[in-house]
Amino acid sequence: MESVLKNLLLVLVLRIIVCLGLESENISNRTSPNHRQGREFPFFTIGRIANTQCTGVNGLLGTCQVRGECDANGGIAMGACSTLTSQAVCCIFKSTCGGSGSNNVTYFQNSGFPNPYNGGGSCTYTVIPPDNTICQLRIDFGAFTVSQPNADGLCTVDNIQITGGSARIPVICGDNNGQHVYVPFSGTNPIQVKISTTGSVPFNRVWNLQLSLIACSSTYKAPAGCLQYFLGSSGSVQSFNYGRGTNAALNANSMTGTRQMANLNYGICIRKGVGICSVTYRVPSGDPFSFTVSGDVGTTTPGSAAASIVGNACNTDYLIIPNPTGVTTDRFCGLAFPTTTSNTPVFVMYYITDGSDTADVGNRGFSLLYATTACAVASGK
Ligand SMILES: *[C@@H]1O[C@H](CO)[C@@H](O)[C@H](O)[C@H]1NC(C)=O
Ligand SMILES: *[C@@H]1O[C@H](CO)[C@@H](O)[C@H](O)[C@H]1NC(C)=O
Ligand SMILES: *[C@@H]1O[C@H](CO)[C@@H](O)[C@H](O)[C@H]1NC(C)=O
Ligand SMILES: [Ca+2]
Repeated sequence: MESVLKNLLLVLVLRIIVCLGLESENISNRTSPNHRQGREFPFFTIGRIANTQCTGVNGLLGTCQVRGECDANGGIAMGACSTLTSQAVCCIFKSTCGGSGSNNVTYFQNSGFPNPYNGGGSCTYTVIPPDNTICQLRIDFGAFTVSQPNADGLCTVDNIQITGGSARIPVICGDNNGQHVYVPFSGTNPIQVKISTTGSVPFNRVWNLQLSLIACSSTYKAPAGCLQYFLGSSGSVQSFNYGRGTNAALNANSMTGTRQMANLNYGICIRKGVGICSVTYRVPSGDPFSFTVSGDVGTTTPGSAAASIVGNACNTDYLIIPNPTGVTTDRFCGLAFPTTTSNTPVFVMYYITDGSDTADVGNRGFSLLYATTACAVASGK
């Protein structure tokens, strides 16, 4: 009996020693500059380096970290980020196929970037939100060039698919440098960014996607329903794969295909600053194809006033600008666009396309300029 008690006591004492051992190991890991748990601590206290955002010497966005921490986290040190110690480096996170992480910012690049990738297969990066204070993923297409869609605007050769969020993100392809999308997280579920390419079709594919985490409390958070959110008081908005060249693919009638993506239905929002009342959209000068959304560019001269179609006649591919001022319709299609002003509470346009462009010839989508206007002083709004 006595020996049983003794044994129990021994086991207990051993347990305590083991527990203390583990605890001190964890603590020592956390205070070591080489630990891999930096994300748990927004402020890495060794040397008092705040983990703020920085710009590396290569112009990419990173996080200011102690050199050893950056190494341990798999980052790349790109110059100094503190005048206090040379140990503080601007830590850039880059990743290619199969990667995953929670770093703000991460660059997801094709293998060999900036050289193109000419092969096939699929390449996925998984974004894991660190916690539920992060609401959206913003993806900036620093570079995204893959094959053109087929003549109907379907991305049958190459494409990017973004899944795991709480909104359906359209499948896109072609030339999309400078475009961006916002993807709402579904709780703390990861979002997969998957680029699929067809190796049997030779093409110089290039991508460099900047993945940023947007806090729920951020003023940069896009309003619900906005796939794109433009923050400037003026700027330009283009449909995905808008470009000046034609798509070489021919449609079922052996006519020039479209550059417009098929099966779209998304919102494009413009930030409404304080004291701003309206937004005006118009075509830029010098590009007759800047609004070629439905119709045949061979039989109707794009850009001419007569080429504009509005209202219910727009029922395949069209833009909706809710409640525009001075006109009785909110639908715009055809091959020209009338300058349009809207003063709704949220500045939004919706872009809708169907699954075919066989009836249309040589469309490219749209490229519009927008400008916001301050409220009239006397309006008292
Ligand atoms: C130490 O880390 C281990 C393994 O990660 C974990 O199971 C344990 O709960 C941690 N202990 C403390 C005191 O944090
Ligand atoms: C602490 O670091 C040691 C050695 O690097 C490692 O074996 C151990 O798993 C780490 N513990 C934790 C909790 O990370
Ligand atoms: C992540 O980086 C972006 C880009 O600089 C920034 O706007 C955003 O606020 C950052 N997110 C968090 C959660 O810090
Ligand atoms: Ca169509």
